[in-house]
Amino acid sequence: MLRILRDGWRNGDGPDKVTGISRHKTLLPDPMTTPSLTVRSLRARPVVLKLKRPVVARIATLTDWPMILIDLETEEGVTGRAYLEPYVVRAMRYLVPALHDMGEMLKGRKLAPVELYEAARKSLHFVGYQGLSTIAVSGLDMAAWDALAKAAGVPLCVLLGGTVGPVKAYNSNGLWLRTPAELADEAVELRNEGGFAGLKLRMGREKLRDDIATVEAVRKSVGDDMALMVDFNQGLDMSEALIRCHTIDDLRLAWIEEPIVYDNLDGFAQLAAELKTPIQIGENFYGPRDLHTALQKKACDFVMPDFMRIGGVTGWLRAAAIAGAAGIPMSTHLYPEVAAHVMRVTETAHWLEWQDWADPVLQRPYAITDSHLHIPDVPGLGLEWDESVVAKHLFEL
Ligand code: SMN
Ligand code: MG
Repeated sequence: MLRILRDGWRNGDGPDKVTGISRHKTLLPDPMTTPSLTVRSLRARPVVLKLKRPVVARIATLTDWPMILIDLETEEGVTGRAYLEPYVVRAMRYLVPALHDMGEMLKGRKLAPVELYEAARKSLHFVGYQGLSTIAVSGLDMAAWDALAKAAGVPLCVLLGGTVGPVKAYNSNGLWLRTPAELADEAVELRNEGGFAGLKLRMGREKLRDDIATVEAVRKSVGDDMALMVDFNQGLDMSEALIRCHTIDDLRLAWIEEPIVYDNLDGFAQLAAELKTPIQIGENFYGPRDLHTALQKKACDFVMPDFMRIGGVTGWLRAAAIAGAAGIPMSTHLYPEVAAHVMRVTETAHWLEWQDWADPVLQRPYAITDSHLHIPDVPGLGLEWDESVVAKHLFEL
């Protein structure tokens, strides 16, 4: 461990308020000391933000964006921070108490993320591993890894064996189901938000020809070199998917995402076998085993797990090992800050999904330039809440 643990906190020298560590101390490795943080408490605060560009997808329209801000406190004064984005505001009524229960249960335990992950998961085994259980465990896990990296005095990607560096990203902030003319303009705005080389469009308008017109309008406005991903948000049934996906198969799309409902793996396997365009799925994998099952069934060409469903950092690392061994390109879903760190150590790292919806509550959002997200060279994930914004957007459970 690092000498700060022994010399800093134990002699009463408190941690820095912002980073949570004693930065002025020399960070020298000390093989004689075992890392030791102890879980003290977990605080989960629900907030609701307004989306700048509302989500208008085939299956839902969202104008509000719920977030649960997690502070995992340790006896040593280090605080691990992470957030969850559960889409549905009222889902926070169940998730926040689940997170608080987990904090109570784990109080006094050593902060070892993998062990906490296993303990938290097993505590809900009888309830079932999928759904809200995994989402709560994932939030805890991301905060635990942040705390550990902070205590080590290094960015998370460094703790995981990588280096700080840029991560290739596409912009997913918009291009919802609006008209071709509107989206042609919005695509230019989105490209200019960070010199993007990739943009994701949502598909599934009533008429297939309107989806095609949108792709054509966007391509005309941002040029041929832009990678264009399309996402049906599970909106088609198999009969529509067969017709629509074959019709758009020659549009030189980077991938076709979730044309059908997420758990129809046989349907995905048929589409993946028939189409030239890669099929992308994964934001609805609950834990690494779902990814394994999808690959065994040849249900997709690419995978893109979401951090609140795959099991946070621990779940991601396990899933990345499976995708890596199978040679399947792996992209991220939401949570761009955590995503940036793990992509630095992901064997088949493909595209990071960038969206800035959490930025309003962050003191220092990550920088994006030339289609790459930049990891700040600070301990952990570098997530600090802007408390004045949080106070204005707190949600009453
Ligand atoms: C998505 C993300 C966030 C809200 C709704 C839909 C989408 C994606 O599936 O892949 O970005
Ligand atoms: Mg999607």
